[in-house]
Amino acid sequence: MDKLKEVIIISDNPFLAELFEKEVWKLVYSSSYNLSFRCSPYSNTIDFNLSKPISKIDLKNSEQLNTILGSYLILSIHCKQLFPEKLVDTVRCVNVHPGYNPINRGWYPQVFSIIENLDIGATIHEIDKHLDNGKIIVREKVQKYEHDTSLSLYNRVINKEIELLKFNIESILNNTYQAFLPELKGTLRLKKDFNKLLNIDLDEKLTMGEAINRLRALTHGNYKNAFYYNQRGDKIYISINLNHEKES
Ligand code: 0FX
Repeated sequence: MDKLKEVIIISDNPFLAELFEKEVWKLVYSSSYNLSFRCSPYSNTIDFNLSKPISKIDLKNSEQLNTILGSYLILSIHCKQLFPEKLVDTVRCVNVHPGYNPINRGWYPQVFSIIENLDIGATIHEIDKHLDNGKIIVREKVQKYEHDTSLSLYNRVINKEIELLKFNIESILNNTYQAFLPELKGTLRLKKDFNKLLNIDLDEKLTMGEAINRLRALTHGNYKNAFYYNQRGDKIYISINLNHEKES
């Protein structure tokens, strides 16, 4: 009997890891593969409700890295660690990114897409040594509306990620896709770029439209994102509530 091919999912997003197992992996003729899950050292393994236990892996630790160098495929589903060159040069590594590459590379793409009025979508791509930069396997845009907040747009993007995974999982496993290089270098946003947006300068001059967009982009469920300080020095968090009524 042929040896099972090792497929490793590395994820720091319990919701997506679970959706992958429940909705995507069930479509695969899985008896050829041994599927296992890893998360980063700072994730909490008990947050992952999977059929098998998940273990932690520190990709900066060479002993731990060696344990996965013989795998057949590594799929990053929102893994927050950078993949080291040794890993991407040895194993085929594929990333599921909540942005449309190369327009929305990096962190929290929907936030920047709202503020800068950029297209947005989801991308599955091969991983190279740069962040969200490798050859694109498949990508698709999603609709963005004037009444979206970060959360509503994010939900549309992650639904698209799962849809793309469902349609492409066989070709990803069989390595039968035609990947292509991104047309441009694009813009890479980091967590620190997001953090810079949070402290609202009450004296900044913006149009109302720009101010609403900034607040929509920083409104994501219960997250305490945008804030300012009042005259007493208290920190005041702000989010925005939009109710969309269709023109009848
Ligand atoms: O897992 P993920 O959805 O994605 C992030 C990056 O955006 C992505 O480019 C990277 N490949 C992946 C490994 O990590 O991130 P999250 O679950 O931490 O956050 C989801 C959304 O929640 C984010 O897009 C914006 C929002 N959020 C998150 C935090 C932590 C906030 O609005 N405020 C926050 O403080």
